Amino acid sequence: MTTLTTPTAAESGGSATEVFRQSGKLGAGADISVERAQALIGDAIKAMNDLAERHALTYEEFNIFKAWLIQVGEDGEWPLFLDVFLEHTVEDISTRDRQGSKGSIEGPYYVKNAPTLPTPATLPMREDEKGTKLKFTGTIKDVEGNPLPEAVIELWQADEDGYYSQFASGLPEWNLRGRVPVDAEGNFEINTIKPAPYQIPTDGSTGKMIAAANWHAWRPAHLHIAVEAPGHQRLIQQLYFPGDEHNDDDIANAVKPELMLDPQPNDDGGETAVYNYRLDKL
Ligand code: MBD
Ligand code: FE
Repeated sequence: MTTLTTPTAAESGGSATEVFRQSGKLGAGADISVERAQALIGDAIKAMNDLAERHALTYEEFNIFKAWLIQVGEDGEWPLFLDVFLEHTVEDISTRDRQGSKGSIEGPYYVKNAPTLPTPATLPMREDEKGTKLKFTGTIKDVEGNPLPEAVIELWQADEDGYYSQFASGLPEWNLRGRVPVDAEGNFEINTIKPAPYQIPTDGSTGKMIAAANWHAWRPAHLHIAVEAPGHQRLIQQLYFPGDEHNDDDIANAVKPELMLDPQPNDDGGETAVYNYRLDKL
């Protein structure tokens, strides 16, 4: 039997900060105009002061807030915090004009350079990987219905215990992560296991804030997907499973009705779920 230590917040949050630094998302020339900076910074500071006024913020609360902000950085949890509480709005804004498949937030646990596996693919997993077997299939087309044979679909997910490889100790490096080029008709088949619901680490600053408000820290079980094809917009998405008790109260607000799978029992003793993609042109 493998023994898994529970990943601490400092471990998973800290790795997420390092992964963000390595991600290339902050391109060398990334910058915003003075006008834009004034609008965003000005409104952010006004929102804070309005809140203080509205709730008659005390010095004690001001200092708790200061200490908490310091701690979020020390825990490395800014990617976790921002992806849970803000990314859903940014994602909505940035994909508003799309005709094709709905997306969702990327979250903090994507890692570049996962192994490429030919379709039909089986994601890297341990010999005794726990969980219901899941066969995930579909076709990737453009919004006019033409198959995209050069598309690649990428999947990353938590295991049956809710842990992501590279963000929890004791897991093989690329466990349950892989990139799968489609076949000549745009079809893919990916064999994996159903992920478990995910709980935000409760021992870090984000978890402590959630506990202070007496909220729960759960996200419903989900698959993370990225789909790309030359000349088309990259789709970042999550897919969910009917019946999960947190589909209606995801702490990260990232569930959409279009993102529900409908898995059916298959002959392998597992389940099959189909999702067909439409990608918008660049
Ligand atoms: C996750 O697994 C996740 O998908 C998001 C968005 C935030 C925290 C953990
Ligand atoms: Fe996730």
